[in-house]
Amino acid sequence: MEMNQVITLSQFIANEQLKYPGSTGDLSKLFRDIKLAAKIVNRDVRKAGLVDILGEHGTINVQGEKVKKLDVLANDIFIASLKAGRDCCAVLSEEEDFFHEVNRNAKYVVAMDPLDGSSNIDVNATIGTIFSIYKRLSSVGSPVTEEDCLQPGVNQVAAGYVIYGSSTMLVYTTGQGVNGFTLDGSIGDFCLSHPDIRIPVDGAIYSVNEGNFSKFSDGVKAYIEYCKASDSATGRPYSARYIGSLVADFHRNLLKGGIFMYPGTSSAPKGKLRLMYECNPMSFLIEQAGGRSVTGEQRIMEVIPTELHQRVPVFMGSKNMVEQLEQMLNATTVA
Ligand code: AHM
Ligand code: MG
Repeated sequence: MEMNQVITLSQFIANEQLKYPGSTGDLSKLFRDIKLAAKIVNRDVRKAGLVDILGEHGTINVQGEKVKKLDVLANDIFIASLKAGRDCCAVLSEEEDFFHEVNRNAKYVVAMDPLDGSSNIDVNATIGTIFSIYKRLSSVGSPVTEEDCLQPGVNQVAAGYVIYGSSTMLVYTTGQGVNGFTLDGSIGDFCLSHPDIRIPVDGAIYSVNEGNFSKFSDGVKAYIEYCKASDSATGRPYSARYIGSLVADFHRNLLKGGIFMYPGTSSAPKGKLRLMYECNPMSFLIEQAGGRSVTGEQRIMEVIPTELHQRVPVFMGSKNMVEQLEQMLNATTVA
């Protein structure tokens, strides 16, 4: 890239599309709508600290409007943008019990967590939006079915996230690698800043809510002990880093190398994170960046979903770290 040459997200997507002569451009339009919603959510996230001044959730703010919680607001913003763009047939959102039919004449289903890690808003920590895109299975024009929204991760056409951190970035894949774009507020556009992101094969960071340690399986406990043990040959002990905001923890490990874990526990055997709009999109991204993502028993993207809001245990990150963990899980299962 020449100095001063900026490539915006829209330009990048349009260039990518040229590689597929038969493509209709519908996916590019869907990205346009996601990008617009991300910019609006970004604006609202950036003034979240003012919510006490403007009014709490459920109260009436100074403009006389009812104030919504930011995650509810983000959900409304994304759905409104996807509705206006007309290229999305249905949205499955963490914020709604059932999927939301948007336009039955469109072919793409969007599964999303409009504002993940929202408990971090109060403490001004990084949060994010996660999205996953599928082609519907039923025919265009017919009512959208639950099966359209319950496809395995291997069927994803695209996936990505927006991270509202010290800067705002949109990172996505369409199965041709992973690219990251940083929002330049002065021009109001996402610009290519992290081309072809690859996760290091080895990492030195482990990310897990270790407060749950006593409830983890013996295999997971053994792996965490391994991360903490001293061994100069493998660079251990590793560093523990856990924000408690998936997008933030994931983004750091993607760039630096590491493993993110949300295992099942004795009280919640399937863990906490949701398959359709948290684990699958992040797994598509990590695999496209050269990493690995598993439940402990199988590849996350091969899990056949049975419920819209299904949870799965997840271990994802640098390939060698995840494989080391899998070996230790197998060893304790066999023993
Ligand atoms: P949310 O969808 O209710 O925001 O919860 C998901 C978040 C993830 O961002 C994060 O990885 C996880 O919950 C942290 O959970 P815990 O506090 O149990 O460690
Ligand atoms: Mg979430």
